[in-house]
Amino acid sequence: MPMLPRLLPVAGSVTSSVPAPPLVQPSSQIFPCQARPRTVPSRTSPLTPPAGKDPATMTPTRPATEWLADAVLYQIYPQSFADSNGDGIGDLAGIEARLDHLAWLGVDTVWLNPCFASPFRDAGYDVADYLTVAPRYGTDDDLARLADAAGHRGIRVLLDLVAGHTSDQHPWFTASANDPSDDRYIWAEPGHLAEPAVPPAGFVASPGTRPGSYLPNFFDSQPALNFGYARTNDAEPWRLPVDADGPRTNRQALRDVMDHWLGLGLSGFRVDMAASLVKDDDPGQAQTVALWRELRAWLDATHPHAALLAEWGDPATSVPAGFHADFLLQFGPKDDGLALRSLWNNSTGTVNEAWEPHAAYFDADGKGSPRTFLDDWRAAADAVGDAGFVAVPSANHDFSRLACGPRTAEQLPAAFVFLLTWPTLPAIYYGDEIGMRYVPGLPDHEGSRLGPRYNRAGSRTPMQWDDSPNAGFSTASADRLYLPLDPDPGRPTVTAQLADDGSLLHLVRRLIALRKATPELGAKGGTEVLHADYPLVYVRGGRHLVVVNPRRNAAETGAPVDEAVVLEARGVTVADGRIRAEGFGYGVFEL
Ligand SMILES: [Ca+2]
Repeated sequence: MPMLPRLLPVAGSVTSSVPAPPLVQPSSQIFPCQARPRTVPSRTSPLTPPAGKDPATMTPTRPATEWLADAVLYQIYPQSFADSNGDGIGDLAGIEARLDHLAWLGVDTVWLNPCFASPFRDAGYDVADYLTVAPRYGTDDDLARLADAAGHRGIRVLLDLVAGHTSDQHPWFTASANDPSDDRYIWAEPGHLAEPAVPPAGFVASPGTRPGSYLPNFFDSQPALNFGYARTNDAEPWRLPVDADGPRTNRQALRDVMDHWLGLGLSGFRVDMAASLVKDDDPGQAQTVALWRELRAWLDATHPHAALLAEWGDPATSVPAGFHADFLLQFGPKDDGLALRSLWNNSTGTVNEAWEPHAAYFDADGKGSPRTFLDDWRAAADAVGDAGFVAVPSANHDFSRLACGPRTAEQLPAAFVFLLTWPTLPAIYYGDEIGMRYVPGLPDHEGSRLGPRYNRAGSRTPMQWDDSPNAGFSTASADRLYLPLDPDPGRPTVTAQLADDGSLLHLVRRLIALRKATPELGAKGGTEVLHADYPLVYVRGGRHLVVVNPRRNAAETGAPVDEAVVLEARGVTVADGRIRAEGFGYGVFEL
């Protein structure tokens, strides 16, 4: 997905204190609808809002789907996780063969980046057919089988819904580029323009028989689906209202796509660029919000257990719009995603030239602060309330991994202790559980390079399973791999870390298990921050004390108790009313 969505307005945020929400009990291991009918779903799904109500103006009244409260997310980049047939590209059967790793780790919700038919100009975020798995990943049956096999291990599978644009190879676009009456995309006709030969800014010349130009969302090969404009303008006749035929058809298409895959046993969607659909929306994004509320009303009526996660970066807007959760991102309406970047981003790996240099809290030099994150999270959590969740990722396919640049393996445990004990939904990017490194210096691949220092390929390299050829990712020759492996001979692997109880992998597994067994440590437990510096100290649910010291130097502060029971710790002690943390130390204690 593109990192700099066009036409993204700025939304406000709210600040106030956070009340301790009620505790929730862990959900059952195996979820409902385990036995999934393998019937062919309807291509035309009903929109069934309650009688007399306009779904576009309804506030979602259902609480967030219950299972999500306890979820630990795991993002899989399908081309890089496991290659089952030796062609050098990961695939669905490869993921299925590795489900036991995920089950052992304890993650319960897997999000797959797009796995649909595509020319891969943007690594699959340029969909040519939403209802067909790309042959390089397998078949539609492989995807249904993966969902079944995952479900038997208590793991849900979410797909990626690229809602805002298609590939220029999608038949919808081909039809639109050859039919002047088709408004499923945004077309400026020559007759619209004072200078017919000059397309409006940002528009791209038509590749078809239709004269004029179309609006792309990001790369030129990604024409924006037409969900209408919040404001029309006689001087710009391509600004159709949101209830024009094209926008209505596209909204129905989103329901059809979701209905198709949910009917095959998938559990929900992460929605790409969810904020970008209605163009020139107001600062509160009222029309985009209305679109998603309509979709959520349909989802609640037809697939009430499904989850809808946003790539929006603004939970205060996206959750009231109907999403069950939203990710904090490396971009967004508030300070260009500074809340997430202030934790992890150390100005190596993927670097956006527009980002002001900012010391990350999890940097060894100890020049950062957790306050930016804490303030923004608090505002988001207040705005979201019980309606949904804020998700915090360890990394993602568009952003540097945790292990990036000067950040060493010994710094990673404290980051995971924070990630897995904070009251947000944790999202582990594949391979981060073993500390896979962002690999610098790779060539551009499938649109990975977005700027002079912004190459996403470094976060997309093959999963490192063992010390066999290609790290167990693939039996292909090394030159046929989707991307090169991390060339470091000391690169971490799953097998090596499995054999070492002191490894990051085992720590992550223990932390997930602790979170699952301890509702107070989850997304709904109360949180009291006692020290927002080095170390960061907080109490979850009045019962668990967490300490992380991400800097190289030791740090010390007062403790709320004279002593506490160690549940998981390295280099942190609680004694005599003091918390003493060695460099990179961490601790989870029971009070
Ligand atoms: Ca393959």
